[in-house]
Amino acid sequence: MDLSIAIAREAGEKAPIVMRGDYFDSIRACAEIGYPAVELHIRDPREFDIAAGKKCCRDNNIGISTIGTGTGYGIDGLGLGSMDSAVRDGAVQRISDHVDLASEFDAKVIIGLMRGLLTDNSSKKQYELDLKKSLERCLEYAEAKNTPIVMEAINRYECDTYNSIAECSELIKDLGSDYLKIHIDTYHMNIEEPDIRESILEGGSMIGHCHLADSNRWYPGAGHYDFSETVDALRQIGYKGALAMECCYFPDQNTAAKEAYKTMKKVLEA
Ligand code: LER
Ligand code: MN
Repeated sequence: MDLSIAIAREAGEKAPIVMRGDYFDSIRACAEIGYPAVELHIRDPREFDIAAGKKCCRDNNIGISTIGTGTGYGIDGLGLGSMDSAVRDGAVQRISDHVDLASEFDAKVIIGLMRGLLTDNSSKKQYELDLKKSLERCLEYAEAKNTPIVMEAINRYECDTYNSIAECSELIKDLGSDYLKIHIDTYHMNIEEPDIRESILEGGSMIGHCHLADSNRWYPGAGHYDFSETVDALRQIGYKGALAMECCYFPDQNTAAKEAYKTMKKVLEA
């Protein structure tokens, strides 16, 4: 279980992205704090300079754990469950581009808001059918590129589908691909899961990625979330993925990144 931290070139004031600005400056700053990996949030992955990224990672002894894809929906409106087949095609293509980038760094690709909302389709049933067909296409590409995709359980106030670990588990069992895993997030679990420890244990080997934010979505240590319980449950299931800080950048990004690292190091070493 290695720590990681969300970085993006730019993000909204309240978006849970810690480090903002030039990617390579952020990678260097995070490596200096001690992070072994970053989570790269990027709108169009074809714009990322792979050779320069590899050099920067090598020079700073840091990796890329995961690729965050949400702006593909937030800005470009690309939803995998849309009723419009051209939008679905665009979303599958965008995820495939993310898979291409991820495969260069041994990273995983996140599907969060890129699944779209129920309101993007004519009915819940049709949304589910269209989403599954899109996911099958993404997974076929992910398998060929040996790159896992993780489906995030997002709380009901931000997304109207797959809010809990149990709902993601059902979808994954249905699709039957080893390349699709559940992505948990402490902020969402704190809202959706009746018993966080039990839910993680039930997710078991299907869990493939984890975001960390405190109860108020500030850095771990700024609220009252029980990170020891989550880490303990993840250890019990033999989780080997990343623990990526995806939290607000308050009071400022360097303080948030350092405090998050300090808190989680203590939890991991206890
Ligand atoms: C993305 O990882 C997430 O957690 C959502 O809340 C979308 O911002
Ligand atoms: Mn998240």
